[in-house]
Amino acid sequence: MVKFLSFGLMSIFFSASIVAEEIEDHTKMLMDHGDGHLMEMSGGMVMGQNTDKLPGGCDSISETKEVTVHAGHKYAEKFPGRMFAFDTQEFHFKPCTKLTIHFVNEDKIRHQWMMHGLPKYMYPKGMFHLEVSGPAKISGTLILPPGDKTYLVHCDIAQHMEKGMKAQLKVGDGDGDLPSIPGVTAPVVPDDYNAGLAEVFAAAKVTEAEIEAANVALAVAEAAKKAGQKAAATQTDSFVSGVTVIGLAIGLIISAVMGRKFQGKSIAEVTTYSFGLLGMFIGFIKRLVSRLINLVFSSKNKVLPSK
Ligand SMILES: [Cu+2]
Repeated sequence: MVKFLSFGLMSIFFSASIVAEEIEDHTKMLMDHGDGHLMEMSGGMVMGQNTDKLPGGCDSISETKEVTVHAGHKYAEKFPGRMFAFDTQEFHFKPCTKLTIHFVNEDKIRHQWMMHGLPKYMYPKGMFHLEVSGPAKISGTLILPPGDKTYLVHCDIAQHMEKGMKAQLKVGDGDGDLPSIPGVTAPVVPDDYNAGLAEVFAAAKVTEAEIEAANVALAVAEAAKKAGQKAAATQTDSFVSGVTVIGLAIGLIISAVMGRKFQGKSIAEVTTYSFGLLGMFIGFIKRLVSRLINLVFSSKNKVLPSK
């Protein structure tokens, strides 16, 4: 009985230690580099920190507010097609509010809280910016400007905004809504989840035979590429070079498309068409060569400045 009890306790202890995600507060590790720029050694940072300077038009601080914003993949789960999100998509504050943001990044990657459009005389590049590699927390303070304005807040790590990490912060009544805020405003380019692959191919007028041919071509190219890599490892000038493989794949795909184009056409028609293409190709090469010659001769005619 004692054995069972201790086993139970041990399993609870270990599962708890696995489930609990440790969120470290990096704010206390920040070093002040001046001009509101604070950094810590693992790359966490605050830019545009302003705890005491009043923006023009603010006679005093109207309110002191603190918000905690969570960022992470799990907050995007309720938005179809999105990958990252903040836990809140819209914020409202009075003009001249002294605002402290506690930014909690729950992912094991880097995220930012980046606010744009602030007065540039006060905030470098008009930005207030918190950034930290997670899971970690970082806090920063700014004083919001006067007037009604909507500010963009996003994560600027490549594709994170496009994948959902975007919000708007309205000071006063704001001045409108920004597009593509998950759950708040309509996306600029809506994703279509209704069409299956068959519909997409039908719209593109691609037949199943062509898809099959392209797949076979790809498989051949992949196999040849692998063989080529193996050969290249042992001998430097392999017969199956990367260019050969790409040429083979393109050739197979083009022949599949051409096959359809020439369906029901006579040999004479096909020949005429092919010669037309060949003519265009030769014309293109001729123009390219003449341009190259011009380039070489014109550079020779350049007069060097005399010493
Ligand atoms: Cu991010």
